Amino acid sequence: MESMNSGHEERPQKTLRLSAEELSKFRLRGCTGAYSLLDSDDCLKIVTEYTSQKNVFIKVKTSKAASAVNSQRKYWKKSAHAALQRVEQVARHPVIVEKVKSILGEDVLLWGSSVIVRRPGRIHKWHTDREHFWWTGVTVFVGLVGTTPESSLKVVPGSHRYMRSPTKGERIDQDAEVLERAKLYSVDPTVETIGLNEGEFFIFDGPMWHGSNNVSNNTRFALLLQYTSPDYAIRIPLTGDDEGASGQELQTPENFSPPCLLVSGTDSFNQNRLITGNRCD
Ligand SMILES: O=C(O)CCC(=O)C(=O)O
Ligand SMILES: [Fe+2]
Repeated sequence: MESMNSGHEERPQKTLRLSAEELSKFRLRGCTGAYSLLDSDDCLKIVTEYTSQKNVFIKVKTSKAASAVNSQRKYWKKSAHAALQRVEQVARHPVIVEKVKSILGEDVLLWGSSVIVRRPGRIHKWHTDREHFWWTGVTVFVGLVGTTPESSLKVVPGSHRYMRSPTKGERIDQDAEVLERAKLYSVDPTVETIGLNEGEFFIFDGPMWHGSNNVSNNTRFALLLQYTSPDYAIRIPLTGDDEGASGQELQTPENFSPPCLLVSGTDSFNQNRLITGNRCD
């Protein structure tokens, strides 16, 4: 295991990059991994930090709510890196960042992060994260407490290249249904459950179709880290989950810049709110 405390600065960074083979597999399939990162103590500490502060994260559904976020010292729901020190630490971890750089290039912005809680029996419908109607990027899924192949994420390999949502506004829970939809865009699509365990991560292309069904007996926690390039202007969607599937109806609050972390390189575009040192100014 790559412990968070393992003095990673001394490691030659080059070896942390994706190999040419991994990169071409990522381009073709839309995902790569699993890679080891955290030990179970690290995972537990992140979950504990999140649990003690989870009330500061709110779903921003109106412009008014967005303007209240900063004044009330709250955070929009994908701001775990701004509120939780351990999340910022993982988001900046070279084992992750160097791999993300292999895909996105030297300049890398973390625009969103969230701790996801899935109770036994909980289905997370098939979807594409709707921010990817606005910009491309990659998502790093880090398995925390309770992550096993029975509770992990499912993907449709290759679906990042469809550049379409799996739904047309309706809810799709079943694998058979999502496969029917995928057949519109590719021959013989498959659903794959990523065989992830606690402390491991995998990387997927942002527009990839994904969902989950926790068929284990335990609550599963995971950390989602979402990265892009600083040349995109980050905004947050006000719309509900299935709205904006065509990319046209998405609404965003005015005068609200989500807190982002520059985890590598430089930002010469100056169009996003960068935070440093785990503070939301
Ligand atoms: O962890 C999961 O079950 C899915 C989370 C997810 O895809 C999301 O929050 O967008
Ligand atoms: Fe998602």
